[in-house]
Amino acid sequence: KPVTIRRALLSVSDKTGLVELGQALAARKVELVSTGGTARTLREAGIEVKDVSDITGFPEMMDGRVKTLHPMVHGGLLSVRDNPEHAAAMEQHGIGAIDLVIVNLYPFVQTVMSGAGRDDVIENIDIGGPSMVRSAAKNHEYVAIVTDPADYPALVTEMDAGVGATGYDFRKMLAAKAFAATAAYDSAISQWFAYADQGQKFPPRRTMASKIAGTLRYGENPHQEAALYLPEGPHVSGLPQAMQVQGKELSYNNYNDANAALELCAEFRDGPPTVVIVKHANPCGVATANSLEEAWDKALACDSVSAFGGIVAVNRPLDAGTAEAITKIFTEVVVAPDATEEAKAIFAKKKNLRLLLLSDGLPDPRRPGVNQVVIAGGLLVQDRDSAAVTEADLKVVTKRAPTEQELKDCLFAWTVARHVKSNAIVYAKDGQTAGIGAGQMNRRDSARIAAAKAAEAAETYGWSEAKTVGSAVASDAFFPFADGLLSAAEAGATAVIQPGGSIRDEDVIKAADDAGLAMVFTGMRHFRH
Ligand code: 93A
Repeated sequence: KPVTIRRALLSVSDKTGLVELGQALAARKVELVSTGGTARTLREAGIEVKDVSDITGFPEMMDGRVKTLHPMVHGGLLSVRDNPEHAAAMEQHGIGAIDLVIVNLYPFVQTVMSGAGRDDVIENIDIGGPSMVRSAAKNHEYVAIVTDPADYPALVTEMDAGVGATGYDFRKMLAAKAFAATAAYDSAISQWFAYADQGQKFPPRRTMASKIAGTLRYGENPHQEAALYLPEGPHVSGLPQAMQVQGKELSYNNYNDANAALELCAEFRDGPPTVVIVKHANPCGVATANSLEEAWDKALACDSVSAFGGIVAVNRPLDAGTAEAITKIFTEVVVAPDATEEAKAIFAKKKNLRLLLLSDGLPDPRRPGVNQVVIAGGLLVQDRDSAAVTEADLKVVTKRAPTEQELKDCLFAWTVARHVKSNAIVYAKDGQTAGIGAGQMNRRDSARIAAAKAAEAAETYGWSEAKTVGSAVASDAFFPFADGLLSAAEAGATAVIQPGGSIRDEDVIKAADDAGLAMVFTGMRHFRH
């Protein structure tokens, strides 16, 4: 049976799309009733709305804990319209029917994920909201219940198709969604009691719940299915939030690689113009300079062979010159905070290149969070590696202290190294990576590969010597033996930054002194396996 919507109750924490919906309902002659904050938002937009307290005859009380828990509300939601006894009760108590309910709940999961304290979490357990959702969903024979702002347009379309009425199938679909929403909500609360409230640091996987953002064409390989999920919790600017200006759909590997580029570039979000080029989730060139275009040239020079088909992230709006330079080689993805119209026009000539603009800027590299890795038979969860050392934390361990320039190069190399797969060795000079050795099973090989790449670059560009000469070298974890360090010295590095903490530190420090190197210990390592 179609039910004409005459009166709607709106009570939402997430006010997305509320004003537009309120306007649409008012235009369709629906009487609106709302709780405090929702009514305020509607009124501020010039929409006429009644207060729930006027209907119940009670003010919202006890910090809002009791707002809608009243027979005037639940009678209007639960009454069976063509049951004479129900009709008589409504008549006797002056209860008006409610035909439409728009509710979304207190943000419980988001509150937990934000790290809020116990009291705050408890206060965000919604009682009145789920009660209304469940009353309306039970009585879907007569009442439409919308719990997801994404369904607002469909509601208006349904009403227009039914000349102001909703159809039974539509209401049944909404009721099923509503019970799924309250079930998930209560499940998150029970999990919080079972784990997080017991002093366990990590919330159960359920409360880290994510919602699916969409399926991807395939996974890392064409025979693997894949999807993208958005975690609940505080908003973080990332690739899923970016605006894709042009190019093919992002693939699984694009997301993974572009994320690596974005996370590394984010380290420089308050720094000078920076360009990061990533290949297979490892940087193959990183540079800072006075302009983006110059930084691009310097980043490309590190390993121009690997940069082919690479992923680029920058920390400044893209200008025409940089766009021109980037498009000279084949690039898969470019991520930037913004781009000028000229730059966009230049990228537009490369149809397949995916250009992503981050309207909220680069994410905070120091933000908290958790990472997850699925293993056979289990799931590994850990804090994000968001800690970082500053210059003040560094300990000079050699006879020679690094010069000011060496220290700058050390910190730059160190920042890059934490984003390179272990074992990571990064040579840097003048705000430019000179050579990057990634993912080797021993540190000496990484040092040698990085040096070999630097030598190759010197040959390609016709430089008289490799940029490793006079460079700083960073190692993501301690040198267990002197050999890796000696490889770096052979390549011309004059300064070293590494965590320290090996039982052979003495030997390594002695080797550094003998080679005239300046070495600092960070006391913190950044494995990236
Ligand atoms: O505190 S409650 O559990 N008690 C209630 O009676 C109640 N009625 C609505 N929470 C209640 N709500 C919730 O308030 C709704 O689920 C919604 O999330 C929120 C809207 O409040 P406001 O309109 O003041 O922003």
